Amino acid sequence: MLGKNIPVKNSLQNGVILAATATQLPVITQLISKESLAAAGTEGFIIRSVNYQGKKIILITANSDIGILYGSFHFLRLLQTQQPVSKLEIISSPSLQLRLLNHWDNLDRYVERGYAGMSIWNWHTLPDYIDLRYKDYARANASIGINGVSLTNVNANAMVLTKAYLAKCAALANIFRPYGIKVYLTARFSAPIEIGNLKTADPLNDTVRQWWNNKAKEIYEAIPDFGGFLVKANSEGQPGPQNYGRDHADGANMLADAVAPYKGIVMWRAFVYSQQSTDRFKQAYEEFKPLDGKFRKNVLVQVKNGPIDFQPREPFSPLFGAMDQIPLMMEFQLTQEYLGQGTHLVYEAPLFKEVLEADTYAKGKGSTVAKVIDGSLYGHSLNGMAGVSNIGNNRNWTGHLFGQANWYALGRLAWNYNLNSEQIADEWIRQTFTNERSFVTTIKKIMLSSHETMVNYMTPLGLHHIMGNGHHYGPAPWSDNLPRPDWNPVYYHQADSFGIGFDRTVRGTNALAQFAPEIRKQYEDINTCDEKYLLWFHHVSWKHKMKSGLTLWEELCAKYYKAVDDIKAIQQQWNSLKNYVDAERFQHVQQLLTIQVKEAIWWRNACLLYFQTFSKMSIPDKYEQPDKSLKYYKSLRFPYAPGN
Ligand code: GCW
Repeated sequence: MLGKNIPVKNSLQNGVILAATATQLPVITQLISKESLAAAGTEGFIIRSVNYQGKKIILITANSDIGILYGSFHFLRLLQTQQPVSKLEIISSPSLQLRLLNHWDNLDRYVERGYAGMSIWNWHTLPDYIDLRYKDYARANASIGINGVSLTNVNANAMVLTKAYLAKCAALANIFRPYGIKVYLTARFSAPIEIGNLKTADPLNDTVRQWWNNKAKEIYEAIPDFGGFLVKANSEGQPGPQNYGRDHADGANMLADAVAPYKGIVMWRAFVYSQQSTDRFKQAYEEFKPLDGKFRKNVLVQVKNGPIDFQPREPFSPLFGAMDQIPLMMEFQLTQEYLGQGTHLVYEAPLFKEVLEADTYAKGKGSTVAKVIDGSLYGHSLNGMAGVSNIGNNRNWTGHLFGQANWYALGRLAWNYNLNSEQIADEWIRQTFTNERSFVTTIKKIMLSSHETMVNYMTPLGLHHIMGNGHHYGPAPWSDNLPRPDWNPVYYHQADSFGIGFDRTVRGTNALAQFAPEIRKQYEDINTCDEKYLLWFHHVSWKHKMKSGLTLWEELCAKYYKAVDDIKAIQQQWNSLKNYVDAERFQHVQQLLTIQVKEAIWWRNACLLYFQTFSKMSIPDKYEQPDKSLKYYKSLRFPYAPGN
């Protein structure tokens, strides 16, 4: 790549790849049309085979330095994945403007829901000691188009906003800047009290507002390109505007006003659930929908992909398509809190795509979630997508090697949500392991089936939220001892002697009314409801005839048993690849798959034995019967399971 001071001609004589902006090399305007350059936008790039000075060269150009960097990484990707590069005609620009990682990293380096070691941010030695990993991290992110990082947990600690910590954040920002990555911080709503000695954090109080204005000024002095704030408020014990009788818009707008002079933004999370509602599913919509139109222009509402909480499978959140005045940002979870945590191989791109491609029907057919979040459906220019990071200080970054694929997929989809899961897996496998065809084909098969397999050994047919309390590790569908009913698994599956599932139709909580009529109609009718969402929306008789001809109970058994067979098949496929992978990575994945198979059997047996106490039906003889009792599964305790 050309730096500003490198003599262009010399570089050209030495090689066939030229990377420069038109400002650096004016002749580019003769080689590339104005329209093409315009199409690349501010962050995009063009890679084209052109004839220049009698030579056939590959030109990587862009309108900005960062575009050149992204173009260069893309070119490397082509080389590494063995794509033909003789005739290139690529113009690429990102689908989304904000392509972010949200770290849930605490200042003591403990990572909430983290399964890859401690936080990579060593706050104690910052700002003076710069771990080389910070740079590796920035480079890895830039190579997949990530352009922003929220450094700290949304369950926020106000201390990160103090002078000493801002200096640490500034040191990280300095490292990230050349890679096009901005720093964002989580703002604890009560910070004016905790670190500002004020008596209140009321967003309509002038002193509080002034405190935030001053704080923003101080932050921008330390980090001139600071991105803005990410906020979790009035959720799970976090303070927020409701503590003062104000609403989410009042809170978000106060912070938005503070960062607006510096072009900062506020990402206000919609992950809330109040005590009042009849159904946890409905709570985010109930709190946020009435506030549409009340937020400042530099606010986005960040919505988790589903209405509950990153479950193995969720229908898309009904907020997508319900709010048209404010840009909604997507929040996916890379760290696998409910997806087998650190030990299960689960490739998440199919989950992400399922959500992005879902049709909200908000403005008629074709109003996909992707079009909601890219702003095109309602004409918003601010847009974005965030992934809750799965990165820690583990040597391979993500704990499970295949966790890297989820980090990769988030970046690639935020750049271009039209890529499909298979393409992304293909790229990742070739760059991570080898281009050897049979290896690539087998691993791709493993990755592409892994999400569905996991859904089926944990929560088939629309079951959800039946995991252990607190640490969320393993099955505990029987659990009913938490103070809030909607924290307990029994609330979600509603199993009884008649059947199982949560009735969200008009006869039940009517949560379906939050969707467009087209969706509602489809899900409302037990016969047209996609069976993968059946128990999300219906309380279904154990004897209900499924599309397969089996009864619901038989189908439940069939799903759990097949999923265990499928994960065993994945294990065998991996074992067949020993000669293609170095011993270290081979054994790493092999051992984890052993755990995954064991845990899939645990999920299956525990859930079926428990649900059987309601269905009173037997697990068909053709299946290997559980070798342990329900009592045994119920007795298991994991006080030190990670990530809580
Ligand atoms: O999924 C739940 C997690 C919490 C998390 C919360 C959130 C950061 O169990 O650990 O808190 O979601 O998204 O705010």
